[in-house]
Amino acid sequence: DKLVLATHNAGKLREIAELLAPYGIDVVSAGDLGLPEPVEDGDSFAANARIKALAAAKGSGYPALSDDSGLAVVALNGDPGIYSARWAGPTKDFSLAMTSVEQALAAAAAKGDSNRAAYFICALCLAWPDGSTEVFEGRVDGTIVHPARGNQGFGYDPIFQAEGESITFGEMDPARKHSMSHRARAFALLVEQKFKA
Ligand code: ITT
Repeated sequence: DKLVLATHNAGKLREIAELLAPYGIDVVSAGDLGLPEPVEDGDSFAANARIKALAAAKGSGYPALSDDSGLAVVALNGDPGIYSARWAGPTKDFSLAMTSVEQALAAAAAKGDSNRAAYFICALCLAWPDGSTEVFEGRVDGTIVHPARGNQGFGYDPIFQAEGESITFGEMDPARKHSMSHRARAFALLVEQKFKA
């Protein structure tokens, strides 16, 4: 059977395809099917993941897998959080988004909070055309570094260093990122519950 990957983000598509590769599942992206992007107006990663997976499953008639994810910075009360994509603006400029994070952290430090802790969250949602859904969440903790380092991965990877690591996600090869990332951890839960029944 076919699985629709309900994302229009090239970086996520690549990582999800890599994570799914060992399972021999026939995947197609929502973009390739010409499915429109639904309005993401949920108030959590899980809610937005449900919106995207349901839209793709109902629009295609196939099961769909979505990914809603983002970077939460502790000193910024969890921002950019579910607005992580929006911080990059309409041109999806993540150097702008990373600069905004650093400026906000500098402002927090000037007020006495120099905590640079942050975490990535990933909510994966599997949805079926009948409207049923299941969500799997993963998280990885780390710190925000400055300046940004590396050009692997996507999004905020160059400013995120996972706990216990000396290189950023932007400097990691994909296999190493998959050994610890929020997306890989959410995926491990999905596999455990759906593929090994
Ligand atoms: P879709 O909704 O089409 O899937 P999107 O980019 O709009 O794509 P989100 O609303 O979930 O997706 O935004 C999540 C943002 O968080 C994403 O654009 C990245 O910049 C960032 N992000 C998520 N996972 C990341 C990762 O592994 N590394 C770096 N940045 C990540």
